[in-house]
Amino acid sequence: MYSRRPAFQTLCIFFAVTVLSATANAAKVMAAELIADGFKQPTYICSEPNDASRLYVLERSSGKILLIKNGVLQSKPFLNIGDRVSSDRDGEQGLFNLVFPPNFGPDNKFFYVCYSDIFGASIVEAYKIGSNPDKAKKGSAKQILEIQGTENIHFAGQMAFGPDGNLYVGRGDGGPADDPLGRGQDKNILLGKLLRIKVNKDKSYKVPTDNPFVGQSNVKTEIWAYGLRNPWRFSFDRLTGDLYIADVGQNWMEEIDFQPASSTGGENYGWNIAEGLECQGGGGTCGTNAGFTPPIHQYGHTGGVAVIGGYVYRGNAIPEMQGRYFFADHGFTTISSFINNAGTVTDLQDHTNELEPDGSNTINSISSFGEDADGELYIVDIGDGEIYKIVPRP
Ligand SMILES: [Ca+2]
Ligand SMILES: [Ca+2]
Repeated sequence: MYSRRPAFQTLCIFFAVTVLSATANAAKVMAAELIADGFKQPTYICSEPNDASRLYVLERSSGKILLIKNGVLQSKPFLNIGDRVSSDRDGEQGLFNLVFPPNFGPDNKFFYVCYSDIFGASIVEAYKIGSNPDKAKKGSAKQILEIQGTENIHFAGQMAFGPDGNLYVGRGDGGPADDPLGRGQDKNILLGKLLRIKVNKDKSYKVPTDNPFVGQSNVKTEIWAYGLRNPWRFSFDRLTGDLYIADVGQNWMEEIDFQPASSTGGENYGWNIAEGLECQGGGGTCGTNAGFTPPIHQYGHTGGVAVIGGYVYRGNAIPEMQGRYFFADHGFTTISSFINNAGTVTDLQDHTNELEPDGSNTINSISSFGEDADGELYIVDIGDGEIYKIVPRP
C-alpha cells in the first residue's frame, strides 16, 4: 500500500525540496463530518454509480466489504473474502479496492474487487450480487487478472472505469526498495504499470486494439502507461475524463502524474530512473528526461511520506471547491487541493486545519479518499476505523 519510513523522514528535514507554497489564508468553507466508525483498518469507500445512499467500505485485513445504507451500517457484510485476502503487519497487503461498472444495476449485477492474495499475487476478480442487493455471492467469483509479485510490497491497488468504458488497473513495482531490477521501465512485465483492459461478458478480458503498445514485440499489451512505482490511488475527473495518478515515492519525492483525456496512452512516468522531477534518491533532473512525462505536482519528505491520491471535486454541496484536485499524505495526515490548469498546478491550498473534525474526533491516518455518485468526497481514516464526509462548513 504505502511504506512508512520514519528514519528517513528525520533525515529529509535537512534537504530542501521544491514545493509550491500553500495558501495559508484561504477561507474555511469545508468540514469533515464523521459518518461511520468502528471499521477495522478501512482502505476505501465508494458508492454505487447512481446511488449515493449505498456506500461500501473495504477493510484491509478482514477482507470484508461493509454496506452503509441510508446512513446506517448494515450488520452483515456485503462480501467477506477474508479467506482469500492476505494481510501483513506493515500494511501493504490486503483488500484494496472496489469498482462498480457504470451500468451496474438490474441488467449488470457484477462488480470488481482487487486485493493481494495469500500467495502474494495481485488479484482482480468479478463478483455478483444476487436477488438480495445487500449481499454479494462469494461463489460468483471470477478471476480476471492475477499478477504475481515478488516482495509482498508495492501492490498499488486501484481500479477505475475510464470514460472509454475500459477498466484501468494500477500495479506497483512489487519491490524491493528502489526497484533494482528496473521493473518500472520493463514493458515486458505488468509490475510498475497502469493497465487498460476490456472486460468481456464472461469476465475474461481482451486488450483494446488501441492500447499504445499493441503490435509491438516483447511488451505486455495490457500496458497503458509505465514508469510507476506504487500508484496506490488514481482517478478520472468525472467531468473532463482527465486522469490523475498519485505515485508513492521511495525516499525522496511524492508525485502526482497527469494525463489529459485526449491522451492515447504510452506515457512513461520515469520510475525507477526518476523520482518526481529529480533522479531516484534525489538530485539531478531525470524527471524531465526525454521521453518521460514529469509529474504536475511533487512534494518531498520534509512534508510527507506517502501520497494518497484523491479526486477532482465535482459535487454540488461545496461550490467553492469545484474543479479542485484533492490529495493527502498518509504519514503526515495533511489534506491539500489544487487547480490544474492544463497541466500547470495553481492555487495549492492546505485544508488540514480546515478539515480537522469537531469535538474529540481526529483524522489519524488517511488511507484513501472516496467519491460517491453525487461527486461528494469522503476521507478514510485507517488509523482508527473512521469514515468522514467532506461537507460544507456549517
Ligand atoms: Ca514519476
Ligand atoms: Ca480518527
